[in-house]
Amino acid sequence: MTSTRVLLVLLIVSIVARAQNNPVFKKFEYKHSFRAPNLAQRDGSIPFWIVSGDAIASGEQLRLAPSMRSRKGIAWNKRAFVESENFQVDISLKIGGQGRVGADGLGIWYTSQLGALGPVFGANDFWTGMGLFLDSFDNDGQKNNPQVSLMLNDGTRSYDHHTDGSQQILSSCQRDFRNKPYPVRLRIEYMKNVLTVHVDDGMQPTPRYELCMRAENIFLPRNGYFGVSAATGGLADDHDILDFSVFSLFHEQQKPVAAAEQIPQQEKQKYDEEFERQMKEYEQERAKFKEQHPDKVKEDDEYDPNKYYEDATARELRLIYESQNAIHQVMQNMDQRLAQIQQAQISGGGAAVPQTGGAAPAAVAGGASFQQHEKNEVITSLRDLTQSVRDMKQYVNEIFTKTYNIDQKIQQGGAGGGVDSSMHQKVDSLLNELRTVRATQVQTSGPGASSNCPNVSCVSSTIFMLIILVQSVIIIAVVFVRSKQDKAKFY
Ligand SMILES: [Ca+2]
Ligand SMILES: [Ca+2]
Repeated sequence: MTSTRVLLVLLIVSIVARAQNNPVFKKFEYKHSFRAPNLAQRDGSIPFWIVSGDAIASGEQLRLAPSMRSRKGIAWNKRAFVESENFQVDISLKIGGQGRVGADGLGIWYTSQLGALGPVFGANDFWTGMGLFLDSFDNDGQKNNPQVSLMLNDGTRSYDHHTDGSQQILSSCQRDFRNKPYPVRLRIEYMKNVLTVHVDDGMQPTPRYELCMRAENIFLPRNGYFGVSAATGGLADDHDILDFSVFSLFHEQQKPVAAAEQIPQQEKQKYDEEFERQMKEYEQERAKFKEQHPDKVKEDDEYDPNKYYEDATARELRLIYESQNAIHQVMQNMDQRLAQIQQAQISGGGAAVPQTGGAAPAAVAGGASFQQHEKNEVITSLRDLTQSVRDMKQYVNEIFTKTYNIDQKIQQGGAGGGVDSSMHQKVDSLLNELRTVRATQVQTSGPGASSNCPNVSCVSSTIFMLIILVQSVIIIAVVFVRSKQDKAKFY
């Protein structure tokens, strides 16, 4: 009995001693973080971060990839994390879409170098450091997605999407993070070469963390860069980050002051002075501006949620605009392809003339003298073209649906407060245009139709784009004016 008591006392004493030896200091690092509601500046940039690809930052969120097919976006912290060897990152995110299944997922990174756009959840392969993946889509059919998985890389390995990296990941846990009522929170902690990841279920406003993984003997690069990325595939979710908060952690031996001293004193002073100078200049400019334009400043200072929120209509319009851009791109590609094919035919025909003595018609002779690889090229081009037309058809269908939805919405809204009839006419005519384009497309992509259409531009791409663009601009203008009027009514 006495021996057990002594053991128990010893155990308690040792725990207390250990706790006293390892107190953790925690410091918020704003230069590595971003948070709603002032996540981005008005120009869509995030201070100290690079935003690239399809990522769009607003005040409320960083949308890394929208719910459209084959999109990818990244954001990387421009400043290396030099403040400490240990860190904690608290992330708040929303991933979701209309489908029962989503794709591809989202990556959270800590790498030795700045990341770039690439195939691993939107970011580059062969990275050095840590990649934590929120992998939505079950590529290997093991019924273990959505999952949170951790992969370390020394710059030599390529992530294997087909197996969800099952042979490469260090650890993982299966969590459904899609379509949750509240943002899903993640807490990553790296302390004394132990990495832990806690995940919250997103079912209530305050986080309820559960341990997802704990890995020991982890050696992450020193002075690395934090990053986030996301990608969509054939299926598409919205991938939004609302909060990315980095804290540097210190145990007692390394106080936070020690980190500040890592920057040479002279350099630090220089930076501080420069900062002071710029702040003074800014304040002076601001004061001057206030004096000259008192009304504008007043407007500027007022908090207007509309600046930060994107309502459903604005979103639809943005999506339409993006789809139109995509169509434009597809059309440009088609144009190039056609030019290539035409050139191939002409050059093939030209070369054939001397061989056949010029007796046979050039086109037939050209066909006869086609080299095998040229034939293959043309066939591939035609295949690509067919694919492009198919894609375009789908895009047009998407636009049609979206325009239809807007029209419905406007009609519903119109029941409440008078909407001007010109708006209806505009949307109606846009719908009609789209119907025509859709019908023409069915004809052109149908069997045998390609022969009686001299070339694909029988839907003249420029005119088509012009019509859609002009109409969209009108709609946007009308919606804008209307929303202003509505506001005026409210206040
Ligand atoms: Ca996957
Ligand atoms: Ca899987």
